[in-house]
Amino acid sequence: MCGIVGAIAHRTVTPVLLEGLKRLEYRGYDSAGIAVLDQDHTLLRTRRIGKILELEAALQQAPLVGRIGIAHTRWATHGVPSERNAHPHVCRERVAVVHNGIVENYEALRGELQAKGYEFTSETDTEVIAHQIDVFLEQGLPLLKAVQATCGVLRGAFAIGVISSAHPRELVAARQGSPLVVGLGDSENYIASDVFALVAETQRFLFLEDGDTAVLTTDGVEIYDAAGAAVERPVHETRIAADAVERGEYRHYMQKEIHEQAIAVEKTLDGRYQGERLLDEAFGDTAAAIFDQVRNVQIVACGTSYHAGMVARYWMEEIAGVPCQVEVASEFRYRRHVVQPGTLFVTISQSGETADTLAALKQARLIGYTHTLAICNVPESSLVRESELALMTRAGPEIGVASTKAFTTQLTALLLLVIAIGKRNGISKEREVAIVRELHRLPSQIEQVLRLEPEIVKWAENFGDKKDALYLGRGMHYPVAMEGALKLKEISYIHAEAYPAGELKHGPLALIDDQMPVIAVAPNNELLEKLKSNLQEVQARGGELYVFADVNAPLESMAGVKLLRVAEVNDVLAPIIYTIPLQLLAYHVALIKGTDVDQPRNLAKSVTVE
Ligand code: HGA
Repeated sequence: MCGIVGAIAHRTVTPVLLEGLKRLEYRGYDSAGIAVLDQDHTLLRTRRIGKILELEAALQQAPLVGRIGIAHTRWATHGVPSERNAHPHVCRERVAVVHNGIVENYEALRGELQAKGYEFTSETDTEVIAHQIDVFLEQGLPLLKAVQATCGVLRGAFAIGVISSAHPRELVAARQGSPLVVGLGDSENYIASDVFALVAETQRFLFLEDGDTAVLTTDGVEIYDAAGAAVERPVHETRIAADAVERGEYRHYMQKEIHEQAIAVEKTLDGRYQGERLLDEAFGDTAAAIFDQVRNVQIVACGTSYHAGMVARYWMEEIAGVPCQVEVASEFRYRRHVVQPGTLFVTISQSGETADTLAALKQARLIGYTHTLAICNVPESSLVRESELALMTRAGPEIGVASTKAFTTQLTALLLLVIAIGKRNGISKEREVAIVRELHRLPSQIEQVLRLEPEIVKWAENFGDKKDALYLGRGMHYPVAMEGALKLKEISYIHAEAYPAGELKHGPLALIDDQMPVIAVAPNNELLEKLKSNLQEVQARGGELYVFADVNAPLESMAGVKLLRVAEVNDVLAPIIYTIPLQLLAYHVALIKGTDVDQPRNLAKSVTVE
């Protein structure tokens, strides 16, 4: 959330900043701004409420020209989305700051700074940073030292970029908890919230660690650790292509990403086997020895990744026979735990920068979880760097705020983990090979289920005037139903709930009437008969039923039910396949509702604040 870009060069940096902001817009889109120092070292700033297009239009009218600058796209935490709250925030035309994160002690700092005569023009927590840096500059500190001293008084998580008219040849950055990368160019250097922002300029990056500050000039980059000592951080070459984030022929990124799932799953499986046997090394060099000791699994994640974890719990206990708990990270991190010996602590996050998940990982290490593994889509992310083992999903950049291909590749990766642990716990070679064979068929089955789209478009038409929807599933299809409900609410703003179908009569049945569509996930498994009874209960009360079932599910007898047949699929892999029609349904309902599909209101991707 919130995207930061900064650049220093021998050319004007505004196009670099603007392109970077466009690539970061998925992180926040309520307002945006840019500040540069012109050739006389005067600080110039333009900010606009709304999307980056608004800022771009303003800059076309009145260009900002400067060889050093910072820019920001905002997802408000403190203060409404407005031009006055948009970043960069400035102090006395001398310091400009962009910030991702939350300054937890901003109220106390604001009081102190006001007492010193500083005037505030916004409601943000960020503005204290600009004024506090100015306090230290006034005391005669150079810019780097002023930023370091400021970081010393700030509490909370932040990543910042700073420029000052008093130090026009330096861009200073700092990272404490929120993501920040440094891009290395030829006689120009950059900062950004992630590498995507800069791949049009460079493929070479340094990753700042928590507590680091950096000084960028046109000649190079110096990095200092939390103690203020000069440090070297390794240079990484990214393989992300500059055009990997183009939308192509699709109307929305979300639609493109739904259709990319077969290939994303194929890439996630690629090279992870020898013949039909899973390679432990896919998880890291020390994985085999660690997996030998695993007696329990604790999964922690947020949102869609949490739903992936819930599916994995069924797999882990049913297939691997290993106890598995799943918890949302924001709950896990703030309660006491009884740590079972031999527990593998697994985190799941698309971005690898999810603030609560990262904090839960740190907490887990402190309280005695010895082995950690991340399932993640971004190899350079904090989560991967801070985990002992990692299995990368290879979904490619996911830009749509509502996660799709990240989820199905997470499930694929989690199933590999289940096999790896299960092998040590009695899964037979035959079972392993059978699951691996099914995994190989998965991409073509995904292609097949995507062909249901025209029929789902017709179903979606019935949802345009709906206010609520109920999703039902049983067993490992309950989390699939949860994910379907989450997709619908995220992008169509229809209130949607998911229930395990057996829970209907314990309350939600009271909601059923002819205005309440009920969407059921009904593969032909041992729970189908039970689910059928639950669906009868809905029908008997006038509820409108939309059922996704497989070709052999005996549901013909249920007159009046809207039924879509999914090709027969192996029980274990069914959660991956059944997720896809639910994604398509949410997408097409959102189109009918005319919402902003890729950037739904109030949300943003890569949730880097608590
Ligand atoms: N707290 C700052 C920055 C918000 C942020 O990082 N969101 O992800 C603000 O409200 O402007």
